[in-house]
Amino acid sequence: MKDVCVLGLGYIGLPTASILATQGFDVLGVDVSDFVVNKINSGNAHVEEPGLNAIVQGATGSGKLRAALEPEPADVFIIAVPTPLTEDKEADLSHVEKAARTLLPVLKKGDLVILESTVPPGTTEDVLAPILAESKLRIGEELFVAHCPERVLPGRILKELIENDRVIGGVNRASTEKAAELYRVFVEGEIFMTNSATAEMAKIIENTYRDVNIALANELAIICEKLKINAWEVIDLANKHPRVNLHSPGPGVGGHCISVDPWFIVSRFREEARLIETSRRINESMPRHIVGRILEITRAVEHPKVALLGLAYKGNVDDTRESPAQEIHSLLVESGVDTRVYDPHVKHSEVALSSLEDAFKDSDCAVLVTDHDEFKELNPTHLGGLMNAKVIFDTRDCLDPGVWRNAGFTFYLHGEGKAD
Ligand code: SAJ
Repeated sequence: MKDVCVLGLGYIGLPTASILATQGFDVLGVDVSDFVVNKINSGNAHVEEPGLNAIVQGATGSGKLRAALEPEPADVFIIAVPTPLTEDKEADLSHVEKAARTLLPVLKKGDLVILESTVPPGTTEDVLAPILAESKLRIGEELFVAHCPERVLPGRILKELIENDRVIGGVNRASTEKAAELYRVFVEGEIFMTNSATAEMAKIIENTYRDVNIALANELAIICEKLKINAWEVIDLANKHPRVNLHSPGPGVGGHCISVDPWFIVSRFREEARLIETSRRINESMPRHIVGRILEITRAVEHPKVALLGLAYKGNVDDTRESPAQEIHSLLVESGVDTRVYDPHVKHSEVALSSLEDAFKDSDCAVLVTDHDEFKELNPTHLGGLMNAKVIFDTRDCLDPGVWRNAGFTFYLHGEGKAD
């Protein structure tokens, strides 16, 4: 295998294409966006990910990585296009279907097509393979087809693409073996081989497991608020048990994975996936719960001003996709609250961003919604001096209550019912 064509140059496709190029493959990266293609051919990455720009520069500089709008003949085709949700929470497979159809004119006997996008169980076999069969190549004998999901954590993508174990599921054994041959070149983790539906479900249940456990932590937080005890202390103590791993409560679940993947099961197995759907509903209700507490905290103020700390969906990333902070912002604005947002990581967003001082100035309450490391270093004395009322509400157990109380703040914590 010498030539690889990667379709979809986003958070997964571009790092994958770049790593393969540095391993000596001739890689063609294909994307539907002119901007993305031109940016990469100029040696730059269009997504913010540590180390990615340098590796793209090297791969394009050496001529091993090139970007284009259309695929060309290759030995291996990797499809890494988005699989978002439709309005009614079904998997939108249109990008996968479109990408597969662009391959039909360039496929030849012996080629391998790998689907890396996260998809509902059965997609590789029942959606992708039939489209590829229109090439008249016999699937599994003349054209090999497999699913290999990724499980990298944004912010550590390049490291995890190489170090994490991989699960590879082919439409038949020969396809699985052929795909394993490719990943063995650059993956240092273990390669586990199975069938395509098992590989698809393994990926989805990883994120569903997380979503269900986050929902459990959030339900516990709401109950502890009523009990006037601290959920974080409960979780910390319960996790002393060698076989307990309670997750963390929060203002909601964001990102384009955990908030999406569970729906791929629910949409196909609504009767059976009751715990999974209920967990999704609990996590989706958290922004409204947080806003309810903010309105309660500021109830004595006629026209409250609130400073939101964070817009990204989780700490130390710039990604605002599905961010609970965004929903909290719009719910507050709908409730007539003058809301300012400060986020040191987010550069572009539909929501207007303020400086730290402007967000705090004359505010009646500051709410930490994203656990960026920078927020642990905030200066309560300086910021308190800008505020109308020294009140802070921490939804992530990110701040030291003692430090803020010593600076004269009333300190509220998600998952703890009492104020001081
Ligand atoms: N969150 C909580 N409580 C927790 C953990 C997370 O409220 O205890 C929130 C976060 O703040 C965030 C959301 O959930 O809003 C998702 O965060 P995450 O840390 O689960 O991370 P993602 O979505 O960036 O990445 C996940 C990871 N999957 C797992 O950890 C099982 C990553 O390994 C996957 O590769 C990624 O989804 C993916 O691409 O599927």
